[in-house]
Amino acid sequence: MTSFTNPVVAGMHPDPSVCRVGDDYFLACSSFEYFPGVPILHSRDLMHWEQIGNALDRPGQLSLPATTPSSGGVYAPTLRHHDGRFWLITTNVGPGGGAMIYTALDAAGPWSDPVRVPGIGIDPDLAWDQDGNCWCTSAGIWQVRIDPLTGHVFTRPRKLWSGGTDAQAPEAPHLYRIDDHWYLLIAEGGTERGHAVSVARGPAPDGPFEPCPANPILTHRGTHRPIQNTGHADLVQAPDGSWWMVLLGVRPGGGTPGWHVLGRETFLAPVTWHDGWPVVGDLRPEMTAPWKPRPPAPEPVRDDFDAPALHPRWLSVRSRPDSCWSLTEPPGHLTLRARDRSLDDPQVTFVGRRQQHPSCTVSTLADPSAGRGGLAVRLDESHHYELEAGDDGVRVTARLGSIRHTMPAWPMPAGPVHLRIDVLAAAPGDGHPRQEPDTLRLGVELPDGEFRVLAELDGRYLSTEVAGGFTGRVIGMYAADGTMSFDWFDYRPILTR
Ligand code: 6LW
Repeated sequence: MTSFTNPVVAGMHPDPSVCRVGDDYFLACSSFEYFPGVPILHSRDLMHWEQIGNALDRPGQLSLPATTPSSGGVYAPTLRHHDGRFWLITTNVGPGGGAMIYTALDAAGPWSDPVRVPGIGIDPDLAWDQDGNCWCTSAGIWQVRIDPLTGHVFTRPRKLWSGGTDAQAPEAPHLYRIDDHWYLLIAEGGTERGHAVSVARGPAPDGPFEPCPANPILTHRGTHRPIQNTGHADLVQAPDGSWWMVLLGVRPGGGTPGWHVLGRETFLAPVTWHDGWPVVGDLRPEMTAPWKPRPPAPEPVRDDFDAPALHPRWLSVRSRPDSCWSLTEPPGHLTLRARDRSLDDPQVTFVGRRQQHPSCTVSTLADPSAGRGGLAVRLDESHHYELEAGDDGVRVTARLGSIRHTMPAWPMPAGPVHLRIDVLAAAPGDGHPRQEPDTLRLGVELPDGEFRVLAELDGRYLSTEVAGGFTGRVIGMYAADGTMSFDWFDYRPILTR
């Protein structure tokens, strides 16, 4: 047996959808207002994952105008492999959005331009029956039969099921043909502390469906467990015949109800079958699986921007026009050109990565000689902390809803400045949620290595419970005015807390 740690994909990786092709697993997650959209991850053991691309990495595939709300944009995808190609269906919730289908021969891309499917809600799923009919099932739970190549809808929407408990929000449907049954797996209770997974089964893809007598088959309802909000699941069978479930959950800190700052993350749980129904095994931080680990190469701490393209882990807010960034001016630097004035704006020039660890140190060498900008921890336009370098030095700004506080600039000599943010989580409770929110120390690292802390801020205010919405923290570089050049960016997990 191999030990592994949940979440298997840390940081903002919600609404996971998984498929297997031979010995390779592929995963897709929501991405909301971030561009590129829909991260695609690969694994050879379900326990260790590596991002290999983003499905929506061209403006023609994904339009996120400035009016796209925070946590709007690209909601839950479904990723499947059928007829020799990958299929992705998702919903862009915002101006000009709707349900779209994309295909690819290689999960790493390139993915096709979208095929629109009219009249479909969020959380669309694709499933094919033995006659080649394609069934599109979405939140509600509603279903139509479609042509996935053209988006043509053959049938009127039909209500399939309203869920297995008295919970609200039946959503996140996935349809599977397993042995002699069709199984309909859904989430219900909403994606917060009441989240749950339920299942029903029937003789055909369009039912009728009988609910599992043991529904919900998974829930961590309450605030006493280290993993909460569990729901929005997808099933996959391993080559050895065992069954597994990926699902979203959160790891709140700060007592009850707690604050989660990493967003909804992807977790893995075992599934067994009894009397033709799936039974979900224990979902804990420390787990075991019956395979040898096949981890990808570890992620380097430093990105020194000397590759010909940005790694797919880098995210921008709503768009990343070529005019706003460069890796060659000068070579080996990420140069950002400002569009809007600050992180309060919906199209700030920003390049960041998901915070994936409760504690970490993030730093960058920024050159403000031709502009103003720096290093930020972002939840959305109204919730962010940042170190901003300019011609008058370095200043800390905290934006929390209607409150915006900027501290006096700390004078710095001209030239590149080493900006650093330490994110320090409270010590975890033994098997219980952490009891205190985290602390963010923002400052500059001086040439002699001293970390001069300019501000120490409470992390609970950069949490999803405070900001609302569906995302988690993204930490990165931005330009608020003129041009900012970044020589490197370090993301160093602190694994002792
Ligand atoms: C997702 C749906 C949900 O589409 O939140 O609360 C949406 N449940 O399943 C965004 O994750």
